Amino acid sequence: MSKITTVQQHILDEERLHPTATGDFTQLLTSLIVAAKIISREVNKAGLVKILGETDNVNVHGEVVMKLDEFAQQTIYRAMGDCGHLCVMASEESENIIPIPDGGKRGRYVLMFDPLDGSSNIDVNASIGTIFSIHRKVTDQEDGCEVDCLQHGWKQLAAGYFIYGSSTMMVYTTGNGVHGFTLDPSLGEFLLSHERITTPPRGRIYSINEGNATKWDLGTRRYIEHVKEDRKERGHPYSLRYIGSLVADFHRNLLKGGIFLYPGPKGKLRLLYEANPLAMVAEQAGGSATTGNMRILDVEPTSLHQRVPLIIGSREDVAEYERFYKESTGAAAD
Ligand code: P6P
Repeated sequence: MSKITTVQQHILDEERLHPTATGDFTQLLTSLIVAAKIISREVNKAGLVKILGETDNVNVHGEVVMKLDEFAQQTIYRAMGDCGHLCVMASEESENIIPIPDGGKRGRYVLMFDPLDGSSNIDVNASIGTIFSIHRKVTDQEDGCEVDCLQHGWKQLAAGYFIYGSSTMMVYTTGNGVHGFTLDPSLGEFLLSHERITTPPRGRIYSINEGNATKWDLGTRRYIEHVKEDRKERGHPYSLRYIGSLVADFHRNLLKGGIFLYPGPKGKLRLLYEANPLAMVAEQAGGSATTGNMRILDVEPTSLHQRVPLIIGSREDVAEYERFYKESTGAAAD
């Protein structure tokens, strides 16, 4: 019978690995977990309280904002704004940085988040998620600024996501492996269910929106043709699994092995709120994440809503994609 470990206990155990830790980071994560429990409760009853349906609001990307998006955004803001450990926040749903409320205690950390990724799936009851990324403040003044948000992904202190599906899970890393916790609604506790997650070096699943095939670059086209071939050394072709909810597609591939692709040229997914946090999780689980040209965590952030191509998952699959991409890009450039 495995031991029962709550996420709070796990975070405290992680804190003990850092002798200089003050407990601030632990309290920050604890506040975020409270927000996720509240969001989970609303997501799980969304179909019942008519919270569904589109608002007349549109976010910075021209996408219709579902009411649960707003609820998730506000819940995180209310839970985190007064936690006393942040100097600034930034959200996929907010055009500019989110200052800490006037009079609130400022801290040393930066929180960036996608409050409810995959929200277009809310109405059809597919899994959706909250993605988070935590950096340390790098500027001198008490109030954080955009510079504190525009840091390379390799500098993240912690990253992870909450997935609201058949059960609600939290998956996170502080740089010491990836750990998964499943919410027991009767207790209101996240219990350790997936200790030290490692993703298989190669999978049999590829996740891509085939509807965009005519827009793919040559390397992506060649790679997708390759994984569909019935190659003797590999056995039967890969299977296509695509939910259209990044957290759900990423989480399945993390556990089972596989590759998720949202290729360029510009890409759709955001560097700060989606690519960087999931790339940290992927690498900590033994996987990898690339734009095709370079490691996601090395991409230079230049704006809050910068988009990047994202190819992420099992390291051998991602490496194989990079070979196809670079060969074809080289060929195309000749
Ligand atoms: P497409 C959801 O809107 C999202 O941001 C991600 O969760 C998902 O992976 C992607 O967009 C799906 O995009 O263009 O395939 O519908």
